Amino acid sequence: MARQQVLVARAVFPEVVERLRAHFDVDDNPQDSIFTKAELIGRLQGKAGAFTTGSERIDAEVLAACPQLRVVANMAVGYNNFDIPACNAAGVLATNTPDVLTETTADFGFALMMAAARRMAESEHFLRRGEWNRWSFDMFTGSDIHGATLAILGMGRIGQAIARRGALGFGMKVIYHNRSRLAAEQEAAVGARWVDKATLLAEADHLVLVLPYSAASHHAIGAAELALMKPGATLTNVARGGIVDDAALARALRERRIAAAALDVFEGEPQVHPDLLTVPNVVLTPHIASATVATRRAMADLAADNLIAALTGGVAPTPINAAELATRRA
Ligand code: 8YV
Repeated sequence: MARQQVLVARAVFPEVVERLRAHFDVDDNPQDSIFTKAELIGRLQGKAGAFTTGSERIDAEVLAACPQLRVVANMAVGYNNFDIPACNAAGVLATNTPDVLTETTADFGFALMMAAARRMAESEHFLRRGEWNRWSFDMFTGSDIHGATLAILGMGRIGQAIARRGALGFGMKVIYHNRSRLAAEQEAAVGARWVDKATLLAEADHLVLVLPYSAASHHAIGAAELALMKPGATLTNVARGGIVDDAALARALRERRIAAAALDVFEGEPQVHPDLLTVPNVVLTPHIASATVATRRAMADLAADNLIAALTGGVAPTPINAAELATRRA
């Protein structure tokens, strides 16, 4: 029987590509070019599976043009690049990589929050410009982390891991807002209390965004929400671009309506809103919250595990829409 074909859409660890080659004919992309939609459709012809990242959009048009496709395995926990209803309609299994990046991403979110609160990037730029010529009592004074109110919007695995760091490690008061409230014992385990969104914004000393991106969360933080925050507050986003209205945030930062922000994700990335590049009180990083060697390898291995299991008669370990597909088949 002919071997099944799969596409590895972006460059990834060679060892992981080799694992896939043990099972499939693999078309990979070691040059790491970003495919246009037409190129993606072209490369997917005859492929039963695709190993994707956030840069490949799998939508109804791609699915209609690639009828052999059965599995799309995203090397990411977020999957807003997948149109899940379209995958369901096409009978395509979609998978993601939860859990393996939770602690790494929480570490980075916490680090960014601290960098914003303590003005690390802004003060480093000042030093590099050669402007540091004396000590002064109020030079780069920021705000404390310990004992402050940590406000988390979204309370999935990563939100809970950030809450634990704040409550247990730094003695922070932790509040959160999420559509679904945690069970009382989960709230106790992470030391967090549910509040409505307006209260979250008003009470936050440090607001951290960790909610998935969808039409419902588009610009969840815009001018109106920023106006509810304290002038000394910080905002950190390690979730997705598009959750924050970047132009409104840049204005609020420039006018010091909030003290500082730290962003790992941007609407339209890798483009960054030009206004964010010129305000001093924002820390900017290029979508690297999950980027440790060990975690990226674990993510790649889990995406490969999903692809191999799903195409060789096994059970994919971390499916997104397996239940929905099973219901449709029944
Ligand atoms: C990925 C991420 O690096 O997992 C996610 O949702 O945002 C990052 O960890 C990125 O999406 C590339 O696939």
